[in-house]
Amino acid sequence: MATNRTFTMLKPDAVEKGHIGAILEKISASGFRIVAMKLTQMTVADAETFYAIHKERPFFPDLVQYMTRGPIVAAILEKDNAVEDFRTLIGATNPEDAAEGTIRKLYAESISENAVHGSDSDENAAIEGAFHFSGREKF
Ligand code: IDP
Ligand code: MG
Repeated sequence: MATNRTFTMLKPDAVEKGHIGAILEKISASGFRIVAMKLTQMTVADAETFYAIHKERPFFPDLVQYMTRGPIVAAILEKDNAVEDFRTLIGATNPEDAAEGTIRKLYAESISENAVHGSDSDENAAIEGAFHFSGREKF
């Protein structure tokens, strides 16, 4: 079932570099409404669960270390066609391949430290949003 919501994380590298404000400004200017948002830090168990689909990949240990090393901003965003439009706004996984003006082109360092997460399907958007937020935290 199609929904109009997606889930994002501003990853530890983006937070460390002080890019929270600039990235949120870009998200708002692109027409997304913030449904839920918080500064939080994932535990190793959280990251292993969140990224379980990648657990056989060679970069998995580094991914878990990266995603747990400092705070993130987790958010649920609402817009028509949210999942696809947000993936377009963030750009390709590897910032070298990301289109001009995308969040990853502007703020990401590398394929591993790429500043921002965006859900890849409506189903995963719902799972990922529920992983980070209770019903009372969604507006
Ligand atoms: P996505 O974030 O664009 O959906 P995925 O393939 O789902 O990309 O990978 C999840 C995260 O794992 C990426 O955002 C990145 O942080 C990391 N990652 C993906 N591929 C690689 C790689 O080849 N080397 C190192 N890290 C990677
Ligand atoms: Mg993905």
